[in-house]
Amino acid sequence: TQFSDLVDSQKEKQRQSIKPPRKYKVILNNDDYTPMDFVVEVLARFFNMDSDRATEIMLKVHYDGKAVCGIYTAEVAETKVSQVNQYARDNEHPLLCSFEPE
Ligand code: TYC
Repeated sequence: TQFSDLVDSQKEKQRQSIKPPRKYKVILNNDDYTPMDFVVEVLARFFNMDSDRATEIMLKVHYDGKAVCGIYTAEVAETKVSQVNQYARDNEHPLLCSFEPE
């Protein structure tokens, strides 16, 4: 019928308009006080890195000032940042995690 055709064409329009979600880089920033071991533990705990990978990223932050830990949708990126910053504060380290559009 004309009605089911209309529904179908609207569904097709909607399908074509589905875009992948915006993604965000979660960044770890260097500071002078947070112990290297603690940063490696954070990378393993919150970003599921093995200890070689975690050490590599920690050293990149240490020498370059910052590094990307992962790329996530807005909600996941926001959660990671909050969890890392809260964990750092709980352990009385100044470690700062942040995020920016990909
Ligand atoms: N620069 C710190 C030190 O020398 C180590 C460090 C690495 C701190 C990475 C923060 O995100 C960071 N102890």
